[in-house]
Amino acid sequence: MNADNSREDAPEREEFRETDAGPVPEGEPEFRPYHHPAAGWGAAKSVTRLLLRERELVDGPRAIMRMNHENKGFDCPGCAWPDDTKGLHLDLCENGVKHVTWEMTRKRVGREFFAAHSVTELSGWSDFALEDQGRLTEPMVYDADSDHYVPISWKDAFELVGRTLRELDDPNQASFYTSGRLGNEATFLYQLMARELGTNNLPDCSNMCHEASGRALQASLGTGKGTVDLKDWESADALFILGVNAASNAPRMLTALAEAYHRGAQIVHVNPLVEAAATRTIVPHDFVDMALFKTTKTSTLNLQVRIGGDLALLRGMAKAILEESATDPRALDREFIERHTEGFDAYRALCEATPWEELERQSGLSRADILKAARVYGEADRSIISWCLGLTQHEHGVDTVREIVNVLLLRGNLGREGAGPSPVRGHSNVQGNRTCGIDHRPSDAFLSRLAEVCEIEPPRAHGLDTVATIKAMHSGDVKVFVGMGGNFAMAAPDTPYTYAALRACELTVQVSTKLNRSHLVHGRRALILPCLGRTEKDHQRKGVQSTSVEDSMSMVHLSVGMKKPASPHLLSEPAIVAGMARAALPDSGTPWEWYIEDYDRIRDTMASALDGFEDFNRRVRLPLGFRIKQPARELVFLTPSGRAEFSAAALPDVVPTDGTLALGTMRSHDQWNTTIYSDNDRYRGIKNLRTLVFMNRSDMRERGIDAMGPVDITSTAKDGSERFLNGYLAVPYDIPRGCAAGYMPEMNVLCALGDFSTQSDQPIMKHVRVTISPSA
Ligand SMILES: Nc1nc2c(c(=O)[nH]1)N[C@H]1C(S)=C(S)[C@@H](COP(=O)(O)OP(=O)(O)OC[C@H]3O[C@@H](n4cnc5c(=O)[nH]c(N)nc54)[C@H](O)[C@@H]3O)O[C@H]1N2
Ligand SMILES: Nc1nc2c(c(=O)[nH]1)N[C@H]1C(S)=C(S)[C@@H](COP(=O)(O)OP(=O)(O)OC[C@H]3O[C@@H](n4cnc5c(=O)[nH]c(N)nc54)[C@H](O)[C@@H]3O)O[C@H]1N2
Ligand SMILES: [Mo]
Repeated sequence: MNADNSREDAPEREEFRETDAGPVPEGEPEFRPYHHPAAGWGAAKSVTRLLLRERELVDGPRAIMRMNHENKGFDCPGCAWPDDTKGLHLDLCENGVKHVTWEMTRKRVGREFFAAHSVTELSGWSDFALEDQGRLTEPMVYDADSDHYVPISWKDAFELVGRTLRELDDPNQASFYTSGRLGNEATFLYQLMARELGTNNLPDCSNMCHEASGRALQASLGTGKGTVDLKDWESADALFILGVNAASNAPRMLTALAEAYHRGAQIVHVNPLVEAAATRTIVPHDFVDMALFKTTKTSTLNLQVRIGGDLALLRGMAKAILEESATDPRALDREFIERHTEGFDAYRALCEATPWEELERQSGLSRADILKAARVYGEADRSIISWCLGLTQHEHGVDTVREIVNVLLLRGNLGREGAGPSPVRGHSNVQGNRTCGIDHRPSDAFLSRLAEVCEIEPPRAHGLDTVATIKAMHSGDVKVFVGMGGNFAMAAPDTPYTYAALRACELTVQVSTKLNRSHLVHGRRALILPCLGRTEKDHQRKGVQSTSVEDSMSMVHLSVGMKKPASPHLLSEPAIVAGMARAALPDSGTPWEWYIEDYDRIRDTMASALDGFEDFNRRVRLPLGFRIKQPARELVFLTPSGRAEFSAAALPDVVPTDGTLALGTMRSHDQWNTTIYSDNDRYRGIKNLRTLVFMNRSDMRERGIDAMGPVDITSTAKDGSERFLNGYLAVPYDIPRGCAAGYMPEMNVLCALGDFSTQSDQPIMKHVRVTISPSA
């Protein structure tokens, strides 16, 4: 570990903290199963409590009314679920409100705060306490002599970044991380800066999130994205929701599910846990329903698959459809298969050769249950299959998403209304980040066009992703880390290893809105660069600027902040990128300052450089923005064969052996990734507790573990190394045998850096091999 950043006489800084992301609990840990509908009054109460805490009762609600309006407000920074297209002006959710309020808090963390608290002292604070200090107000630099952050001017901060980058032996000694909040314009400039410097080291949060989806869809359909939009959701006969906790993480999906139920659509949830969205809801914006406590069912079938067992379930559905087709030719869309696909015969042979017993064992479901899902699918004219992290953060995430496409292709559920694959993205602009160039494996075509339009010579060699960046920082190969948003130290796997990697850097730069752990786990030199939030007015030379974002369904629209900035010293993200770029590239021909005066100019360049952005400035100002063209939607497949490709992957073995359990790490209801709002997880019945593990009762009994009793968790990595979390409380829960679940980011301690998927390079965060025993 790097000793340079700790003074000899300073108290030893804790290597990592493992039990205290959340606030000080307000009472005893509690588990009481939740029987109320999702959203509704529980949500309303929770919002009010939060507005009170952030002292935002006046401005908060006013701002919220401006959220997600047709190009007149700002885009909800909460999640990537699209805005309602029917001109519904109030489509919001509890967690979106929480998230906006979090950004708009009146609390501030200024220079006095940093003068009063050393970095070593702050390292002992919980993640909740750090963010709870409020918004950052001015640039700060780490002063090793005093172990405090001290103020620095923007000019000097940029010069420090620029000088350090210029002095590197090789531009690949720097890595530029993006968290999915960054707007498209800043994104474009950021990747341009990295490539002009000469590196494709552009890791992003997507490397931990939907990388598998992108790679699978690309291989199968020749596009990295889903093909459906909200209108399709509104006309599907069957919706399959796999591995999503929608009520917490994409709450606006509840509206779509309730509508689907009303029109008689089938809704199948596939999840080891019966999450709140798989029960019933009170539609959040329907005030009549709210007042009358009128609930709507949001599920017609729940299948509690084993962790990692989705591929087996999907293959079982395909097998059943193929068996059915022997007697009923309508079971398959043969014309579609013949005209548009490749590899059907091999896939059919594979399904036929896989015995039902194996599909049952691997999915954890009975044949009868698999057939139920197959029947829903076989009887629906139009099906959408939707998924999130429960499918992607696995060794075989790519194979599973490709299996989704296989199943869809069998019945021609592609390229027509109400049908297709629909990944639920995470961060509000994570999809736009990729579209606008954040990709460590850019295509040659993308680079050639960038070279031509921007007159630069981008490097052609692929760069480092998230896991590779951590390794390279650890070994000293990467010396500069820039974090464009996010909280890398907490979000990444293998917490102590990641800490050591960041601390080995020459310089770490964090562009942030709030104080977080990544500011305290830093390189020899470190900068905190505070930026405007999405809710805030961005004044530049040519007036107030807007930025664009792309949602889960490829709709691009403008987002305009309306609040006074949290401090007069904040800069916008595009301006921060331009400042760093100018300092690092003094001879650059790119007009960095000119771009910042008017973001229309950035958009004009993007229109020439990016596929699908033609006439960007005009189209983005249309009332609902525009949809990036989706070739697969038009049945144009940019694959080697020019057709949609069936895959034929071997069935993975996901059944835990030797008394181990498969542990999935996930979010609570009251958290946004590494941001923790409270220690409660309302829909799962949890109060005042985050250091827990959900277990099946029989698994607990077998191990002599009491309900809410303390347990020690040991994970075993692929390389045999072990990691520990001790003193967690075991919650007896309705979860299949052999499975366990608990919260990120605390459980990142258990995820070995080397345990990433060989298909997607994604850290395996949903299938951690653990043993659990009563605490010693
Ligand atoms: N309020 C709020 N909204 C968010 C976020 C947030 O933290 N808070 N995060 C955002 C981000 S970046 C993302 S990527 C998304 C994440 O959205 P989700 O994917 O919903 O996130 P997780 O909390 O990881 O939940 C994973 C779900 O998959 C299930 N699961 C686990 N293993 C398996 C499996 O093997 N098979 C199946 N079928 N299911 C499984 C879990 O029980 C859980 O319901 O949400 C986004 N929206
Ligand atoms: N074990 C485990 N680990 C996981 C996951 C898991 O399921 N299990 N999920 C993974 C996933 S899906 C993701 S996406 C990553 C998330 O990884 P990140 O995106 O890196 O983390 P976040 O918690 O979303 O980042 C929160 C920070 O972003 C900053 N921020 C907020 N708004 C803005 C803004 O407008 N501009 C800027 N510049 N900064 C802002 C704030 O300072 C805040 O502290 O975590 C991954 N880690
Ligand atoms: Mo994510």
